[in-house]
Amino acid sequence: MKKITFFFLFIFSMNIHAQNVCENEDFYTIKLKAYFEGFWNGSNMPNTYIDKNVLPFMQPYQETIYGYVGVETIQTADTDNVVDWAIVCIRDKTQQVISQRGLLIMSDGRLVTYLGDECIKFFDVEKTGSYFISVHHLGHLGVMSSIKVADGEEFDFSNSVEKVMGEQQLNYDKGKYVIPVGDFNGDQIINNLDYNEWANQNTAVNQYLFHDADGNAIINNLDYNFWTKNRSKIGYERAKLTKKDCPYCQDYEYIEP
Ligand SMILES: [Ca+2]
Ligand SMILES: [Ca+2]
Repeated sequence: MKKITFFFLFIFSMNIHAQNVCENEDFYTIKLKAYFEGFWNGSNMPNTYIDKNVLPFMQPYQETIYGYVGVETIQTADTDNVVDWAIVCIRDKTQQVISQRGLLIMSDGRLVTYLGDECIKFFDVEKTGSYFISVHHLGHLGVMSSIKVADGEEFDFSNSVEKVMGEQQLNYDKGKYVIPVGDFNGDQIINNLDYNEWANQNTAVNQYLFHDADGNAIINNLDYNFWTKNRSKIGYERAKLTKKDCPYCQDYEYIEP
């Protein structure tokens, strides 16, 4: 009996340890992982934008449908495994956006800060709260966590279709649940408007464009094929994110305090 009790205590403590991966005395801090369908090749997400020297140093969503005004800028010389920029939102119990940050997508699926930190601090939410988390990349649909995430925890969007809100919000591809690509205008519906984005400029080379579905800095039929694959797919309604969805976030600049 003593052995059994010890066993369960051991498992219980392992679970706690596995969940609380980030510690910070002052701020709500979490760790995130997600794979994006267009970039995922079955083993990693290549950092082609860095290789081709086209990745914006500052997060690129200011003038997009998202209207995200953060000023996150790559400052470290080590950008080897950086794939692209994403936005992460902290949402309250009604799924209202209450905080946003620009993050870097890494080849291994980690979402890290512009300083390269995988423990992401949010300076403007209650540390003791638990929140829904949504991840957004222009070109892919947005996804929202199906559960609330507490301070210190890690949340991996890629290991189960149950991790996100809504029906069929992740595609399964080569061992990962990946965020579907093809929403080139960011309105959470993959339809002809996204095709038009592609059709208006479908022969670009060495450019950073939001309809570059596979992230190789070339616009061609391969990007169209991704759009065709996911055509008519509709994202989770509340994953829509525009500037008006975060009235408290508009003028917040995410400089480390
Ligand atoms: Ca769309
Ligand atoms: Ca491409």
